[in-house]
Amino acid sequence: MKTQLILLFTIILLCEYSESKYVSWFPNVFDTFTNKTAQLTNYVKEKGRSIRNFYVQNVRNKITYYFGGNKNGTKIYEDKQLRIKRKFQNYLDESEANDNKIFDSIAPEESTYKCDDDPSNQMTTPQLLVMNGYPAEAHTVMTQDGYILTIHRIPYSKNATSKTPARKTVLLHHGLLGSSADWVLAGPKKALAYILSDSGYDVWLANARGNTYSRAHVSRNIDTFAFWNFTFHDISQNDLPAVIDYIMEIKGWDIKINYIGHSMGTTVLFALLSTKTEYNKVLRAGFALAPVAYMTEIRSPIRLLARFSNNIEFLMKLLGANEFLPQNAVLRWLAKHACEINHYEEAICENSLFVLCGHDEKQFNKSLLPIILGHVPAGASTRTLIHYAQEIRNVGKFQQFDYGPEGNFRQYGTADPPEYPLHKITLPIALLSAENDWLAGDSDVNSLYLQLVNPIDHYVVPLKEFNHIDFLWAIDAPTLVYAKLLQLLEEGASDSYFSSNFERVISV
Ligand SMILES: *[C@@H]1O[C@H](CO)[C@@H](O)[C@H](O)[C@H]1NC(C)=O
Ligand SMILES: *[C@@H]1O[C@H](CO)[C@@H](O)[C@H](O)[C@H]1NC(C)=O
Ligand SMILES: *[C@@H]1O[C@H](CO)[C@@H](O)[C@H](O)[C@H]1NC(C)=O
Ligand SMILES: *[C@@H]1O[C@H](CO)[C@@H](O)[C@H](O)[C@H]1NC(C)=O
Ligand SMILES: CC(=O)N[C@H]1CO[C@H](CO)[C@@H](O)[C@@H]1O
Repeated sequence: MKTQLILLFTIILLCEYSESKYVSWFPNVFDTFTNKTAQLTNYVKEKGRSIRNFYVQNVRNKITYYFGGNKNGTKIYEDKQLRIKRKFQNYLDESEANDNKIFDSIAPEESTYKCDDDPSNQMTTPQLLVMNGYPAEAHTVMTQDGYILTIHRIPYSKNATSKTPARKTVLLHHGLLGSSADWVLAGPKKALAYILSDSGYDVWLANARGNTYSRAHVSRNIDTFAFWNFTFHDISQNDLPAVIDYIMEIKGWDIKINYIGHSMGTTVLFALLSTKTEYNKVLRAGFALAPVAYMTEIRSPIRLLARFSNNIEFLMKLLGANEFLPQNAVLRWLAKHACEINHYEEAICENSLFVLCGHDEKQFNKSLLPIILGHVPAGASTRTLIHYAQEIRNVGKFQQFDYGPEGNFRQYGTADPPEYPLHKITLPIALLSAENDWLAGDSDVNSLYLQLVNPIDHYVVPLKEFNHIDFLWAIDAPTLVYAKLLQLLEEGASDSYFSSNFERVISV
């Protein structure tokens, strides 16, 4: 508890300090370039350095402040953190001297960019937003275990008269192998982030540890197992609270955040709400697209890994110990078994996201393929994949990582890993699922829905072929999913809907 308080305080400190730092350059970019021109391309290439410097300053200041921890004479964390500070400073100096590593990872420069390509294929999320005329911000958030996350934001509508952030707040969390880019790749009027912004929301886009924008840590090198030693559990316990607290610190503690997750973005929400139950009161409502908790009815080839999932060492050898490598032999093998390889599907079948989640030809907009392949997969740890494989093997159990009996005793003090107590989730939650989902099967979503103390709705997309990633990029996603989602979001606008619903359930 004490540690938590200190951490919370630290997060507050971090947030306060950063507030004045982030706004300066994005509006500038926004004003200068609002269309996709050769000039923008050059700008991106030339300004890579100044963007990088922005991150250098931002992160360095933040970390110095964090470890200095000197607020009104109160020194926090000092002794313990001094060592890490020194270590990190060395790392920082080294990175700067070599002109690479940590900050390139946060804001990758466009070094692999080819001039005849459409530049948007390689653009970062804020660059895409700016290119489409939307205001964009990037914020750096540090988790209590030292991961440095970069989250993105569209603070107000493109056509808003006032340039102050909207009060209505929504946090979007991507799925496995995804990033904030998932929510914008389909472009204005199509992609959910733009639609929400157009509807007057302050839109925040999370990036979990390990993905394109969150590949840095105060002391762990990205090339080490120590960095990649995490599963979705760690994202739920550390990344989500850090991001939510950060947003509230920026917007005020009375703000109520709507949470929209896709796939793993829903898993981490359920894991968070069932363990750190105070977040049930902090958020306003949860909207789960392609929800994944129980995994008994799995058509994804990930099920093929399930039977090995008690042999973690073997799987690590198979998949790569650290980052789940998108181009390995196993995946190619899975691809062969998952898709009927034909001409244009070749690219799809080599991409881990499509291999694991399936592909729906009718709803897939082929023109989006280059930009999707340019952004996906965005990085995930092998351990997260193994964790999911374990869920499949332990049919019907949504639980923490299984280290085997001995390891579990060391980690949890019990022979079996603890299950997530879903009945402790009191946040109003809506589930939006699809019949042809390889990862979130009907019966699993139904049993999840029955567990919810305060369900809002379970909406099944009225199209048989609709699948797991169609929630992001399907041609008809705006009409089939987002319209309903907006309606559910707005219905709660009075808040009385939620509170009365809540009371009803409590009184039962
Ligand atoms: C796009 O930007 C270029 C360079 O700033 C400018 O010359 C051109 O007029 C712009 N086009 C539109 C439609 O705004
Ligand atoms: C912004 O414009 C879109 C159409 O592009 C419209 O649907 C929306 O209502 C507008 N939002 C605001 C806040 O004016
Ligand atoms: C990996 O994480 C687990 C659980 O947090 C921990 O017990 C273990 O020591 C870590 N291993 C390494 C090498 O960091
Ligand atoms: C497919 O994507 C392209 C590129 O974003 C877009 O111009 C086009 O309108 C989309 N087609 C459909 C049917 O949504
Ligand atoms: C008592 C005191 O010195 N309070 C100061 C603590 O720091 C904040 C700024 O971080 C000042 O506004 C307070 O006056």
